[in-house]
This record gives sequence, structure tokens and C-alpha cells, in this order.
Amino acid sequence: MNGYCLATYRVFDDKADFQKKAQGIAVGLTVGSWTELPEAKKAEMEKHLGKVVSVTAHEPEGLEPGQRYADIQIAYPDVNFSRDIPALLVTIFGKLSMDGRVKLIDIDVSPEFQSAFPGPKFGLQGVRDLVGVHNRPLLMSIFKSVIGHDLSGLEEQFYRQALGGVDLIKDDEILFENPLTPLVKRVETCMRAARKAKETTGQELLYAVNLTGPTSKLRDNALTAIGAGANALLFNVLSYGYDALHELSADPAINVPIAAHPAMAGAFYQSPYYGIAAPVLLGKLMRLAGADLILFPSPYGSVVMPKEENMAVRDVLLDTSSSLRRSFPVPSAGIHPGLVPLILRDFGTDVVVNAGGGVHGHPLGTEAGGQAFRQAIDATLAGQSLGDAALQPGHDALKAAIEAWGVKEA
Ligand code: 1AE
Repeated sequence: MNGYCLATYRVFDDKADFQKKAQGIAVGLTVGSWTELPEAKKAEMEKHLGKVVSVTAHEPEGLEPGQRYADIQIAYPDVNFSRDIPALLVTIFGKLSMDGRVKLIDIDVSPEFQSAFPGPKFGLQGVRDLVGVHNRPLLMSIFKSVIGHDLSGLEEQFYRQALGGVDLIKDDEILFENPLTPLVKRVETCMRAARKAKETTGQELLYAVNLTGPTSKLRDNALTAIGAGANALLFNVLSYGYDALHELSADPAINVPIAAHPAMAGAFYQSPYYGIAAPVLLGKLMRLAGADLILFPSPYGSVVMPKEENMAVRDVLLDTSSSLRRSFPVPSAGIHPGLVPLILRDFGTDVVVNAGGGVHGHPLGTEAGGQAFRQAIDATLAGQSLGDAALQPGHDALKAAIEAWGVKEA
């Protein structure tokens, strides 16, 4: 519908008249009241009135109490809100998010609304270009054991990760500005380690430093990090809000990719009855706000997102029908080399394999951790089982990883 943003809700209610409920939402979140308005006023307010697009009830015979629901789609006139994500979210799911068992399960913004958002500055292709890798999934490693470590500890950790053949290294999301590893010194130290590792590996590497601090200082801190040599940023989007990400990603001076961390996402998407569905929360809104890489739990690791939901997030990030650049999916948490066949089966090659413990916890050390992942990726792309690949000469790293963590073959 031209000039309207669409929101779809799943509303659970054992008794409600869902048509009436839908009308209540459409009117309540737009003009406030309708039937009581005089005819002349109605004509004037018509362009501001939300419209019920569809109501699909799920109420088969013998339904358990608490399971009766309807999917309700409402169209909201663009003219009611400014072209920013806070205004959109407050309109479509502000007060409503607190009004009973209702979950926002989809959003379709109008082309006019979307035109205010450039989306990811680099996107999947741009990130591939920066690291010079086009024919395989990328590999990212996460700094672990960072709190309480000084710069020399961090440098050694960075160097070991880089030697293992990873394409990206990201800060742990819980590393903030601190006296032991302050931002500028941290970036300088890590980028020095990256250059040193490149002498051996010949490989380009992105370091996503954690962009933190009060909202009013984010831009300055990003520019300071970039000035010190940072070639990527990590950002805890949900604790700041999508608009903070949008401001950063749309800023021409912030000319490095931004990786969105999903910290706090579980508070929004996990309940079937409340919150915002993962494909909207970690998919559509993150891409719209400009995240180049998006981390989210996988269906196989230590923090698990149901498979169907996970594939829906993937589909949103890789959807080529959008005019926005694609965002790189980064299924994460508890990933080890034995999961690589599953990740590649479900995501194909346009994925970033990402691990912290699965790199640093490798029995032969951090460097072998990266190597084991690269060997697992190469073997899977070649159609070889990890068990067979591990027996090949030079594959001790993969062999040790499989002995430690096992394999889940696709
Ligand atoms: C879903 C985010 C995962 C993350 O940020 C993280 O640090 C994972 O660490 P590992 O791979 O589970 O050790």
C-alpha cells in the first residue's frame, strides 16, 4: 500500500472478537477515536486513520486454553510519523506492546519511509571486498578473556587469532572503555598485531573494536577509533536503539563496516506471546538501520534460536528484492569446527562463521583454533566429511578440534 507502513501482530486472546480488536488497534494507534467524530471531521482525519488489512484467526476445535490467536495486519499512514525508526516503533508498537498478549511479527515499511535509510554502507559484498575473500564463508574470531588483561596480553591474543587465518576479529561485547586497554591504545596495539600477522599469512583482516560510551559521544569515539586505525566497529545496537546505529551508519565520516551485536535481543524475541519477532528485531530493523554484519544465535550452538526463526532472519538479511545492500549473517554462540557442515548447509557460503571459545579453547591453542575452522570450511566446501579431512596430513588442528567437540554432519 503506497504511503503506508504495514505491521503484523500475533494477538493471543481466548475470547476476543479479533475484528473488533483489529479496528481498536488501527484507530487507537492513529486518530484515537473514529465513530464519535462528526462526518466533517471524519473526512479531515481519513488520511491519518490506520486501516485493517487482514485478520486471520487460528481457532481450531479443541484448542487448549491460551492458544487461540489471530494474525492482524494494520496499515499505518506515513503521514503520521517522521521518517525515523523510533517514530515508526512508537506508532506501531508503543502502547500496544504493553496491552495484553501481543507480539509484533512483521513489518513492511513503505518505499517512501525506506528512502530515508541508506542501509548498510558496505554490506556483504563490501565486507568481502575489504578482506579480499569472495569464494568462501568468512571466519571471525572473538576476543575472549579481555577484562583485566593489559595491552600486551591483548596483543598476543590478537596475534595468535590472526595467525590462525581468521578474516575478522571482534572485541567481546563486554569490553568497555577501561584503564588497562583504552580505545586508542587498544586499536593501535591490535592493528599492529594485524600487520605483523599479515607478514606471515598475507591475509587482510578487519578488527571490529567495541564502540561504547554515552550516546552523545558515540560519533566522536567512532572517529577516534577510526583515526587510530580501526577498520571496523562492533556496536551493541539494542542497548542504544536503532536510531543510534542509523546515525552512525549514515555518517559519511564513519567509513568502516559496522557489526551489530545482539546483546539483549532475547528480552524482545524469545516469548511466543510478547515482544518483537527475531526476523524483525535482528533482521529487517538492523538492515534498515545500516548494520553490515549482524550477529545472532544459531540453531546449533550454546545459545539456541529455533531453526525456522533462524532461517527467517537469514532470509531477511540476504533478500535481494530489497534495494538495501545485504547484511552478512553471523550465526554465533558456542560455535566449534564440528558445526561448520551444518552452518554451510543452512547458510551457504554467504555467512560469517564466528567463534570465541571454539577458537581460544582449542586443545592445541588459539592459532590452531583458527586453522581448524579454516580446514573445516575448506573440507565442507570440497564435499568432504570432517572425519575424512581430519585424517589428511597437515590437518592436526581439525583432528584435535573434532576429538574435543565432535562433529554434527549435515
Ligand atoms: C550471539 C553472540 C555471541 C557472542 O557474542 C559471543 O561472544 C560468543 O562467544 P562463544 O563463541 O560462544 O565463545
